[in-house]
Amino acid sequence: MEQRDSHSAADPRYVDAVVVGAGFSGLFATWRLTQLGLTVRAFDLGSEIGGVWTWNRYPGAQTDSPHHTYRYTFDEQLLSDWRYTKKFPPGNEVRAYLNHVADRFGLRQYYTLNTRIESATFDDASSLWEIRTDGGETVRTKYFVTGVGLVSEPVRPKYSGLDTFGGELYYTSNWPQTPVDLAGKRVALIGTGSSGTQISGWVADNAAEMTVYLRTPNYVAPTGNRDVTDDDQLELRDGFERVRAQMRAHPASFPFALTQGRLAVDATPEELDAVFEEMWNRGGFSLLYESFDDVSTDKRANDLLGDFFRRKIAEIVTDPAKAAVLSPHYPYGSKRPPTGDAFYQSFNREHVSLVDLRATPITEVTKRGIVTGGELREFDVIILATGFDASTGAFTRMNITGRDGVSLAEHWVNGPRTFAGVAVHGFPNMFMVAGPQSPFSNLPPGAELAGNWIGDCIEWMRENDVDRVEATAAAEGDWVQLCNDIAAGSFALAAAVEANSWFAGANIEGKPRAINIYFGGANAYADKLEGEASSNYESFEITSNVTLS
Ligand code: NA7
Repeated sequence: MEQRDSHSAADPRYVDAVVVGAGFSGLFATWRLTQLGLTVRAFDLGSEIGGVWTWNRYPGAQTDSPHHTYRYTFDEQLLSDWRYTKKFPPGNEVRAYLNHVADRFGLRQYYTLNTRIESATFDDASSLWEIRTDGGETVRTKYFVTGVGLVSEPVRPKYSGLDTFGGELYYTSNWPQTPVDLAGKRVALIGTGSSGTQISGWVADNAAEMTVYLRTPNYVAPTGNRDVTDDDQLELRDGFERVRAQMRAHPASFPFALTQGRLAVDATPEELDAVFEEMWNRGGFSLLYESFDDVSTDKRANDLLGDFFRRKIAEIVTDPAKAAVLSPHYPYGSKRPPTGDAFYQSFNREHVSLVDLRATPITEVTKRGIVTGGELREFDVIILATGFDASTGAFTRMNITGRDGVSLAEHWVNGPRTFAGVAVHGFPNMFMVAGPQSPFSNLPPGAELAGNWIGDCIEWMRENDVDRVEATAAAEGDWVQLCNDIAAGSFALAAAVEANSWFAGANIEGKPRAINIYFGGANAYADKLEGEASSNYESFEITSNVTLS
């Protein structure tokens, strides 16, 4: 039932939809829209299908989401066929999975890889988007769909002299495809978020010396990783409805029970220790979601968890001065917490040292190394694990211009403004999968949820001869307000700026400090999107019969 919108059938540059991104979001959107019979072109800057997993291929990269939830659920056979080896799968297996999906569902044919979107401009007269690529192509399309990832646009630190460094320089966010050899080398590792803590074990194991430069300490819980068993795999075939229901009900789309029926503030010191210890050993996000019901909602409970964590760090790291530098004092959850098994332990090794950038910031990088506090440390290798211009960065670099010539960067000059993370006022027929002000949750279920919602909306438009949908200013304003109100009501998010969290744009110098996530929960978000569809898109201005040029 391949069918082009009739008004544009004569234009060879026309396709019904353009999708940007070859990660979980873009790949699913491409599948969904081609299932509707739309003609689709999809683009990605990467050389492979895989989204961020194509770029972040550093040793130690792995998910923090368990194997049975870090996959698509739209096809029963795919769901139970694919087997990861680990509970928290390594990055190369996630990349292989996404490539498998592309092949299995014939999606590769729609993709043009190694291609950057230079601009996307809405033409009011024809109601079409004009997409230009760095390959010199221009594509005209009715539906412009982005799946560009939440944390995908790397941060390049602005150290004076960085370009003059004479040794090897690597970004975790753009790791080489050829092996990197650290044997006998002195290595600086800058950044201690998920990427820095994950790669640290490999660096410590392989380099002659590792110096970690730390700006803000993190709460790094153990992963609790283990092999996937036959029983785990069977659950994907025989027990998945329970998992699916739990993920749908959970605020972060994880299959955790919604309540543990216990509060930290009511627990005795012995009960606190026993529960926190059990969750520490269970690993992953269990401390946050499976310990006590009040750790995210009551500051006193969160402080108890913080105290436990700091005691753990002090137990593991034998040098009290290093343990103090590594200990966070902002609330757990103000900042995206990493997981990792080797990070704290590495600081007990003779050849590993730690520099506290809050006490002695980096003043310069020279040909030979890094200067802090007037002292030069010499290195053969610098690894930058310095993170991302999260949420908005991948959008603003695309030069998106909406109705009336307003750019998205202008529209977002004080922080992102969206309706439910899927649409923007002034940008008709532009749809975002996991856009700014979406929930921060396990991503694959979120990508399917938003991708399906977008597919349903486009299907409805086609059935009802609708040319344009555009989120109203009022609906967008309400959503922004809701995101802000939820964040303001949370003690943890109120500290997001102090913790340099990308949740608030606070990891980037000069970026507006604005909450760029909807923290009302993925479950409430799913309700919102479902309600919007069943109201026939009451938050949108609906236009039919645009006069076409
Ligand atoms: P993150 O979590 O943003 O971590 C980046 C790290 O780099 C973090 O420790 C930053 O310190 C540090 N950083 C950033 N800029 C600098 C400069 N200029 N100097 C020193 N240190 C710096 O990114 P990741 O790649 O680890 O993880 C990204 C996401 O992937 C993660 O949130 C998960 O969703 C998966 P800061 O904390 O800003 O003070």
